Parts: sequence; C-alpha cells; structure tokens
Amino acid sequence: MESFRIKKAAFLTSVGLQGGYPEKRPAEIALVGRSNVGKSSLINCLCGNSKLARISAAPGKTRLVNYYLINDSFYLVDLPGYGFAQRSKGEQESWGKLMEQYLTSGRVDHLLLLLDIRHEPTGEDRQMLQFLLYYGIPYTVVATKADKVAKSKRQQAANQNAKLAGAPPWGLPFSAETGEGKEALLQRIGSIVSEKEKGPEENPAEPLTET
Ligand SMILES: Nc1nc2c(ncn2[C@@H]2O[C@H](COP(=O)(O)OP(=O)(O)OP(=O)(O)O)[C@@H](O)[C@H]2O)c(=O)[nH]1
Ligand SMILES: [Mg+2]
Repeated sequence: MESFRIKKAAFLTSVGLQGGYPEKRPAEIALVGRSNVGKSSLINCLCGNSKLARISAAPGKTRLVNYYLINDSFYLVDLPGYGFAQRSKGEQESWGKLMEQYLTSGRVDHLLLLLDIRHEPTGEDRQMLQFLLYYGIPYTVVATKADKVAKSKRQQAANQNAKLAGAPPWGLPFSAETGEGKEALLQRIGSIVSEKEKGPEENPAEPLTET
C-alpha cells in the first residue's frame, strides 16, 4: 500500500461560539490538549509548513476552532488549549462552551489527545479523556516535545503518561522539532481518512454455509 502524504494544506476558517462550521468532509480529525502542549506546531510539522498555524511561546495563542483543509479532502482541526491560568473567568467559560459545542456536535471523527512527554497529565487532561470516553470519540494519545527527553526513555514516558491520563498505556512520541513520530502519525491519519472515505461498514453477514 502506498504511504499517505499531505500534498496540500490550507487554512480554511475559524469558528467561535456563534457557529459557522464549514461543510462536512469525509473525515475530521481534531487536536486537543493543554495550552502550549504543541498542537499548532504538530499541524505545521505534519503539513510541512511552519507558517500554517500560529505558534507562540505564550500559552493561549489559539482561541478559536481552526479548520485546515488537507489534500482538498479532509479536515485537521486545531482547538484552543485548556489549563491556561491567565485566562479570565469569562474566557474560561466561553472556552468550555466552545469545546463542548464542538465535541458534542458529532462532527469530529477522531481526536489526537496531546500530552507533554515531560509532565504528568493534569486533572484537566484526565477530564478530557473521560469526556472522550463518555462521548465515544475515538482518539490517539500523542506525547509531544519528545526531543526534550532522552531517546532511551521516550517510548516509556509516552506510555506512562497515557496510562496516568486514564488511557491504555500507549502513546506516540512526537517532536515537531525533529520530526520524530511524523511518519507514524501520517500513516495513522491516512488510515482514519481512508476508513471514513469507504463509508459506513457494510455489515458483514454471517458466512454463508452450504446446506
Ligand atoms: N522542543 C520542542 N518545542 C516545541 C515542540 N512543539 C512545540 N514546541 C514549542 O512549544 C510552544 C507552544 O507551541 P504551540 O504549537 O503554539 O502550542 P499549542 O498547543 O498550539 O498552544 P495554544 O494555542 O496556546 O493552545 C512553542 O514555543 C513551540 O515552539 C516540540 O516538539 N519540541
Ligand atoms: Mg495553538
């Protein structure tokens, strides 16, 4: 099977509480995680374009639901991060409403839950995971900033963080700096998209037995 590639990536639109979501596409894959965990950087790395999504050393850069149209076919969606202490109460509330609106809309097919490989998951990370499980949204745990820990410890640290967040003990070490994990994540995205493009599974009937 030919490997999956991102040949084209373009910013499409930003959506806030007032709505205005774009037309549905065969697949919609969104990124969630703490502010500053590296969601926007991951999108840029996957798409090979450092200017696509806004990145900042100051947390709280992404405030809206940002849609990127990939290969003229499916969406990658950058979401605003949680756990941003400097946010006012009003801002926290509108963040919560926006996330709930988006995650319960039925639009999202798969979530990439990003955890910083260096830090233990927080209460909010665990809450987010519970939320995904409750709504039955398929997800993949990605352990970001893998370049910040020794190579020999990366896989173990990624797995440990997935486990501490409440997921099965497996996480994909990823670095937007070095591109580690990029190929694996691209292939995962490729298979999610091709599954979705095939449409609802034809219900395989019981094998016919000759009588
Ligand atoms: N060393 C290292 N730094 C990274 C990596 N990914 C992101 N960063 C840095 O982490 C900071 C935050 O990255 P963003 O991609 O803006 O994080 P975000 O999750 O989109 O943040 P919000 O939009 O605030 O929710 C920036 O200074 C990035 O350069 C990585 O893989 N390795
Ligand atoms: Mg961002």
